[in-house]
Amino acid sequence: MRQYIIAGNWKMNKTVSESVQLAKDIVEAVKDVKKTEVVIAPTYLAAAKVADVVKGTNVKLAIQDIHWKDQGAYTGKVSIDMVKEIGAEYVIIGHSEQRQYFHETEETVNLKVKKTLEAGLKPIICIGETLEQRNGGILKEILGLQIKGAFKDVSAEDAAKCVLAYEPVWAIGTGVTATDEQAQDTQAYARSVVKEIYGEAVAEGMRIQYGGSMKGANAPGLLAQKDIDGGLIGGAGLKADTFKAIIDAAE
Ligand code: 3PY
Repeated sequence: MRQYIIAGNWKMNKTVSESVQLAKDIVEAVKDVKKTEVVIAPTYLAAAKVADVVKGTNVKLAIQDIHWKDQGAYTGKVSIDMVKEIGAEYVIIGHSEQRQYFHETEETVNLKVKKTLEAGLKPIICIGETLEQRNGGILKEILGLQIKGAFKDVSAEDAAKCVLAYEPVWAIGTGVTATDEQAQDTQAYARSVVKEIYGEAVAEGMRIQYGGSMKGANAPGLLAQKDIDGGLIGGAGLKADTFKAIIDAAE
């Protein structure tokens, strides 16, 4: 049985004080949650303060991205050691917004995945197709390239520590959600690619989140699907009650 993982990706939202308040509200809202793994990903600026809020609670910290180099002249970036020191457990890698606006490629995703694993943290690797790719009939090809690219030279033992997040680009921040069936079919395909690379045990153990306008209303249908093991949540993760509604569907 795979444990559900619900992660709030706060993106570029909330000031530091707002982030601390939201983290406090979420900690309070989920204090009785037992079965679901709850994760929040604030901005870099707020991360250290949010880490203090979630310490010793059942809420875990994720960082929205890292650089794969250990240190140096990389203005605007943070290293895995910085992230590790504040107690983050997960790193979101390859989000479509990174791919779309900040030149993320299969190669940089792979470098970040390997650096994260090397440091003992766990990658949440985002994959997903654009509407043009889906309509053009190359969905499987794109997902195959993304998954194989992310896991290049990653051992089965390390791959087993990763989470995949399937986020159809056309459903991110648009209010449009993939239907339960579309999400299930695509995630089953993603799992089959993992199986092709690593075999049955790793594929069956790997958690695959759905992301893209998941909210309390559509979470029960999505989470009931066999190959959907949680959610990477955008807008609904920015308020404790809407985030909790999704967690309730997982519990
Ligand atoms: C969304 O649901 O908008 C996301 O991109 C979550 O990462």
